[in-house]
Amino acid sequence: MSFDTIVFESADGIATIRLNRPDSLNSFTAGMHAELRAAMDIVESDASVRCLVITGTGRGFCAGQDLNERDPAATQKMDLGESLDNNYNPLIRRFKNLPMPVVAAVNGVAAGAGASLALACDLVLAARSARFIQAFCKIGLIPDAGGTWALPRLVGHARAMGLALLGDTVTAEQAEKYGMIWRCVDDEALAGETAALSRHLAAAPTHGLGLIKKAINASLGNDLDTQLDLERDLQREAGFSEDFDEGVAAFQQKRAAVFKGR
Ligand code: T3D
Repeated sequence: MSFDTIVFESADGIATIRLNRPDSLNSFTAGMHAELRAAMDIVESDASVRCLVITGTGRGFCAGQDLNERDPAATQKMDLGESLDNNYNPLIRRFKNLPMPVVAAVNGVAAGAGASLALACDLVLAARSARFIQAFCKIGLIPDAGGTWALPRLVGHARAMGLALLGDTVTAEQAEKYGMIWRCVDDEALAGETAALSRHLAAAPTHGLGLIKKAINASLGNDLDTQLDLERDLQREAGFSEDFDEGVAAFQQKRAAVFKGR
């Protein structure tokens, strides 16, 4: 399937979405949201996909909402709540609920909802020259696309508040130190590191990884008792998977496991 604002590829169990509006740092338009919905439909319906990668073309990852789609002089003000309901919130929910790992390869600046999109991914690799900016406060908005949920959980209340209120630039190195992202890598290593990571994930026990994702995400809102019950339920499910049998058999036979992802 061919798209105008994104590039979508799927091979060897890895689906890749590349935001592709480099002239405006891959900012989101209504058209891009529609294409992202279509790409996610493909990812969710293709059982061979075991890892999703999202990245950007050019020197940006994503600069958030395309502000040229907003008209400050309009007499009829736009309802931004509707924009979130229709576009951003479903996208973030789909990333979070996807039963496989989602990797963000942050190739350049991630601002506004672009930063939120990266932080909604399960593993974030960022090029050393990339930066993260909570740009919302500079235009009178609040961090959206899950930003106010992710930020304090990743970096703590004090840093989340500072970054959201001030919109300071966080370098990729700082982001790694803050625990905001998984790893910062040299610019020229980003593609190779992303390929190696996504290959590793696509060959792993996907069903189990999906359950891990569910458990870790749920833990953020659960007390210990609830989480212990959830672990029991998810472990029961994991224990019935083919990959669990294969993992144990491979261990006992002292060979590498070949997981099918189910
Ligand atoms: O509206 C709703 O639906 C609600 C949801 C909102 C979600 C949001 O994301 S709100 C936040 C929107 N994003 C921003 O406020 C960020 C705006 N961009 C910037 O602050 C800067 O561009 C960056 C800090 C990201 C990068 O700065 P820099 O100096 O590296 O690049 P630049 O020169 O500013 O940008 C390069 C080009 O991209 C430039 O175009 P030009 O002059 O070369 O033709 C610039 O206008 C364009 N661009 C960058 N960001 C956006 C954009 N065009 C449209 N929308 C953008 N968000």
